[in-house]
Amino acid sequence: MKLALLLGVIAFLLIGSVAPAVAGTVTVNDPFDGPNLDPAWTVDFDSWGWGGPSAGWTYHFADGALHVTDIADGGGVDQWSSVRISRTLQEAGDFSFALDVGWLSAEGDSDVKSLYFSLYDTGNLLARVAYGDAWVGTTGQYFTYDLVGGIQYDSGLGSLPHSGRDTFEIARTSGNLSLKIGGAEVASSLLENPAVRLGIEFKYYPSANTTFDELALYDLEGSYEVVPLPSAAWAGLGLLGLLGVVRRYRRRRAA
Ligand SMILES: [Ca+2]
Ligand SMILES: [Ca+2]
Repeated sequence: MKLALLLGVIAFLLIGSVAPAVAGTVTVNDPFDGPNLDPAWTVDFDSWGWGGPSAGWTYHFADGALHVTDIADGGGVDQWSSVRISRTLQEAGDFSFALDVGWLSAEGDSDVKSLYFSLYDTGNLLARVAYGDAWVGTTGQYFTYDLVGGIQYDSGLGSLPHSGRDTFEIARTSGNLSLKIGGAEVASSLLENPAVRLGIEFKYYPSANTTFDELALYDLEGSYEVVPLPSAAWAGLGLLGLLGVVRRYRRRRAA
């Protein structure tokens, strides 16, 4: 047997048998107690396809929470300015994440701002639990979104007080996605895409008659199961490697 072919066979056996199925539970916690933002978070000012970026944000840590007190206008005319903190997940199958959030609109109804708790796969927004105040003349509302069901839950325009605090939960068990607010399930769907990013987005609509007082994060707790690639998939990868070696070997002989 020629050396290249022999190496290919060895590679096939090795890759086929050593499936790096690092299955297990990964915890994702952040008490937001400061004094700095946990470096596990990536901060970006993109628009993610909606509204515009922002030019920066102002926040501080106090009383065991991250307080966002300003989101700078990104320069766009009449559009939302956005800030996102996010962290990558290894391909997550079952998971449970709970985010304790708060908001304050000290000036009254004029605040126009949003706080989203979101989960993404590589190309899609999979699920979102949100606080949103989109109008100058009213207070905010809750809503949820998921890739399968869309906006399944909306608490109604002006349904929330000027200040409040609640827990947003995004969980999945055996493909059954469950979205909860304050411990009560408000939406669910069958959603099996692996989740790869957890994001928290802050938005503000800057204009002459809007204000932004405060959005806060008190605590994030959660965990997820890493999705292992089936061992058959790894055996397949090994087989592809072997075929590649054989093809190269044949080409060399034909030349
Ligand atoms: Ca805290
Ligand atoms: Ca408002």
